[in-house]
Amino acid sequence: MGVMIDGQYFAEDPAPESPSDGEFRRKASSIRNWIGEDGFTPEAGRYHLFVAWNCPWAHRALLTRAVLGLEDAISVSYAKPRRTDQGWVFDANGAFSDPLFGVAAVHEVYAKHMPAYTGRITVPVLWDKQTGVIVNNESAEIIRVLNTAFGGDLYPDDLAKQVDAWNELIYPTFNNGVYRAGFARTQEAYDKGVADVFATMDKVEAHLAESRYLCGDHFTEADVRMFPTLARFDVAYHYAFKCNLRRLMDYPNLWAYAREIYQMDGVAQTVNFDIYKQGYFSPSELRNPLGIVPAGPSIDWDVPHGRG
Ligand SMILES: N[C@@H](CCC(=O)N[C@@H](CS)C(=O)NCC(=O)O)C(=O)O
Repeated sequence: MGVMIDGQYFAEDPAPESPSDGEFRRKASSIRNWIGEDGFTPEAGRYHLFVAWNCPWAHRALLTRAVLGLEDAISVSYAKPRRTDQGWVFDANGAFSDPLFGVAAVHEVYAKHMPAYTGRITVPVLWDKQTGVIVNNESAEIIRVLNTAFGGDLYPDDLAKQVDAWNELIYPTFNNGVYRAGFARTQEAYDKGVADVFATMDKVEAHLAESRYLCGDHFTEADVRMFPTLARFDVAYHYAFKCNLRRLMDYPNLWAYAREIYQMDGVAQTVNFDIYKQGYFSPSELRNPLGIVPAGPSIDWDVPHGRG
């Protein structure tokens, strides 16, 4: 995991906590401001996102931007799908360049925020062009911040408890569950991760037999948090992370629900399956030493979802 210590970037944390149980634990993000507070007012054109297409946490932010129709209000820099010893990096030109600063790596954005920054270097990053600082680097908060600041309806008061309950289940067992399976360093840790992933898929499959979205007929933040993991499931997690008890396509309700979201206005533009494969099949000593990217699977996300 990339970190910066007093402004110096390290691709691997020089003093990692090493859990003895082989389980993967994601560390907390550290910059947690809100638009609407501390002088960060909601304004079109003021904020910018640094993301990577393949990162599911960044995908939450892209998805929220799309469903709220904020594509013109919030600009984006897309890092290259494969990390280097500089972490997430950009090309000088083209689709993977940074139109805001022309930086070569995401860690340079953190250094612009604070030259002596100490902490993890992750995407997504929500940047304020006006004051020249990072507003927030925690995706769960970025999506809530965008929804609140820009008049979204993804977290309505009357559904807040239900959304919270889904989020509490989905994050550890599904969004991060696939990583707990894929990054496990012991059989036992993998077994736990993979069991959680499929228990949650089974549960959501049954729920969607009676409910259009996770919280009834209202598309909420819980659905935003479900989708990035579904979009990566068959092309990446099934094979690269050994989540292979079943495919998303084997769950009729979940697969139709995923296609319904994919077919919503603007959502397909936030998805890039080829890039997911390049990212998840990057060279990795533990998982894919030669970095060979598989050809399949071929899946048609445009098949009508048939959900009313
Ligand atoms: N809690 C963070 C996690 C973000 C995160 O872990 N992003 C990954 C990419 S999928 C990252 O940037 N990792 C870089 C690293 O750990 O070096 C969030 O949801 O915003």
